[in-house]
Amino acid sequence: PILPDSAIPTEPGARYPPVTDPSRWRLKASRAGAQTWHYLTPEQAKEWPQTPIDRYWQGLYTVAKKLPAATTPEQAARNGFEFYKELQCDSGHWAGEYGGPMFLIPGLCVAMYITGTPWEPGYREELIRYLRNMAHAEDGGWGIHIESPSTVFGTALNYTALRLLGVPADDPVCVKARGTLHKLGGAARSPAWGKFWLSVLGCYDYSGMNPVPPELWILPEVLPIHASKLWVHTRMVYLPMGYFYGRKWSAPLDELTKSLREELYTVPYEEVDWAKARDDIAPEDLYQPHSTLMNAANSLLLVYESLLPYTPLHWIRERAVRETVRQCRFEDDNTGCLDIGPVNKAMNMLVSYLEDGPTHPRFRAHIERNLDFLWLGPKGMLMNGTNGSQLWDTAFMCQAIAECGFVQEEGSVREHVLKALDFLDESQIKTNSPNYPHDYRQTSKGAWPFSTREQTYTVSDTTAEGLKTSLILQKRLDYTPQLISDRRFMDAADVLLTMQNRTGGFGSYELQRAGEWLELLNPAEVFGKIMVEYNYTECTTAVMLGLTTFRKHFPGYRRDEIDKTVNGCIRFIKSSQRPDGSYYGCWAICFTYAALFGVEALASVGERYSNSDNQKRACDFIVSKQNKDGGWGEAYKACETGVWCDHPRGSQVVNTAWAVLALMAAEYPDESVIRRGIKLIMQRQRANGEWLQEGIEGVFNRNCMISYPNYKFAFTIWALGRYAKRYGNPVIDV
Ligand code: LAN
Repeated sequence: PILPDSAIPTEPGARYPPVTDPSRWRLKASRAGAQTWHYLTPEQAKEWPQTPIDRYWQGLYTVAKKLPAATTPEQAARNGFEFYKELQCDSGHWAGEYGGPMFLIPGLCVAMYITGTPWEPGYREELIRYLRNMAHAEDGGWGIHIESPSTVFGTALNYTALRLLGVPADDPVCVKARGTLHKLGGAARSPAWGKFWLSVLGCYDYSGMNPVPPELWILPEVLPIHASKLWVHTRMVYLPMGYFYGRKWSAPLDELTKSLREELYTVPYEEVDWAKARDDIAPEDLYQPHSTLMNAANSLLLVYESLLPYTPLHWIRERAVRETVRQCRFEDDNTGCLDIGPVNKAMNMLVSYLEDGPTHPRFRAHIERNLDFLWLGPKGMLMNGTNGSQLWDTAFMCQAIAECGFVQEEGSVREHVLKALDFLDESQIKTNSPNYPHDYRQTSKGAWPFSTREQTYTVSDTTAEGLKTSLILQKRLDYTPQLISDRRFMDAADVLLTMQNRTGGFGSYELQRAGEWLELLNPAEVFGKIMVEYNYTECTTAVMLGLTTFRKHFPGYRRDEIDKTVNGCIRFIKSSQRPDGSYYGCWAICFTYAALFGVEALASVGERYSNSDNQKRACDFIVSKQNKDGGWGEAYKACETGVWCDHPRGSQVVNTAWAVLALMAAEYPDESVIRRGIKLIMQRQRANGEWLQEGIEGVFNRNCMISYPNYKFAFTIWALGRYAKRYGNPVIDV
């Protein structure tokens, strides 16, 4: 029995209700896990019935069954999974929104506009609705991410996006946003990436941009500033940016872009002081100011730019631009035009349009794969931070129900396990990229990606989670088929063994390829720690646990190397713990997340609260942050500042789950502390088994938050299951 729509409120805060018919939207998940939304005609809608998945993610009524009242943690975990299992796609993965950043839609809108590409039915309308809903009620602007106060970056770009989508300048949403934009100083004070998109559109002058030299791609490869040495995301964004900057290419002006030139600035366009604007960033936006070295480099590069037209240097420029085109094509062809992320995807789509032409299969593929990034949420259509978090969410959910013990039980849970294993099998990347190594990529044979196999990028910890989860489901259950060969498990271990840095730690996608001093040349202003790979506590732990799980099943395989690698991980993890016992989280908010990883790593080698100073300090830090209601709540500010910061809305189920999971892993002696956290998680659960969305969960590059809506299921269920197993599943009075 499913509850009627009216019985469960829709997501709060959607000021603007759907402008299309919610009953006609469908989420399609391909075998490989590609997620695309389709707006059907009424006739098509009859043939393709709507599922709970389509409805849930739009914020409509939720799959709801009559469930036994959850008086014990185990029953609460069971109810949670009863709810959540209905959201598993036929492909075997759990789909989900992956929004948060507010600078993605504008890039795509610029690319669509310049190339004259029409939107799929319903998309334009729902994109406009999303931007309307996300404009802050107070000032009408947008920030760098959904919870951030208004910035020039967010406001200039999303304003432009609305205009390109067809909203007139005198629409109230535009009027209000423009007022805020002007108050913040206008688009001239935008950080570099905003200046870039506006330059391409023809609404900003390239002389107001700091140089983005494509020559970085043709320097001698031994130099630490050769582009291949950069963190892969930074590299892949500065690649097409270098192409456009190298050419100073702008779209031909039309009525709309002429008008935008006048709307975006506080003075008439001809009077904007471009030279001043280059380094003028609104204080609301500025996270990472330029270093002196960066400013000096910019001055030198500007001299170089000024010489280009008059000297044979322009041959070098031409060669460099050709190389960026070659590398963009590698990236497109390696990934079937999904590219590593939505930022470079929109840029590469434009490069392909200009270099291949509008009818070229590569450009057509770009248009088709735009859909993989667009997600219909309760507030409208948004753009995901990657083509999804398919593998990642599925791996955590499976590990959670494994620890609960549900996976061993007879009954319907088995179908879900079998489907998930199927997806894990499908998702492993079976080859290196076709352009390896000319594309400077890490090997990928054997890796598991963050999203889907088609995206093709190796990530250290997603490989580890994929490996660990596959081993648990395939090798420890008697009813699952042997889908993944031993050789393929070994391939996964092989990739991981190529990724350890000298510190013992692991980065995200690759080895650290140049020194951390390169951060002095971070030109982005709004992001921190983006120039090279760093060592991350989270990634290092995941790899360590992936390898130790592997070692149990393949004790003879590359044993010495694995042992050495694991020891290096422990060394790094201990070195990453701060004197106050905390671990800083780089990929989710913040100290509760990283504590879970740090503590689990040391627990796996027998370190407990009772016998380890590291574990004791880690637990004491976490316990000192517990709220009166028994939960934990961390604000995203913690990621920006590196200092613990309480969530303005109090305890959050996800932070609470991480905290109690960590405490249990370390065998924290005072059970009552943990029980109070468990109780909060149970109190927040609704009768149908679900938890509602709370604050944003994830982060990248210190300053941009990103949503992991599935965490409120995976980690809550996991925490409840661990508690039930460890403490005999007592009745908890909620
Ligand atoms: C992600 C998402 C997943 C994340 C984890 C696996 C959780 C992490 O442990 C390792 C790093 C990784 C893979 C990661 C790196 C940076 C990403 C790709 C993102 C946070 C998602 C979006 C972000 C990307 C950089 C966003 C686009 C913006 C740019 C600055 C280019």
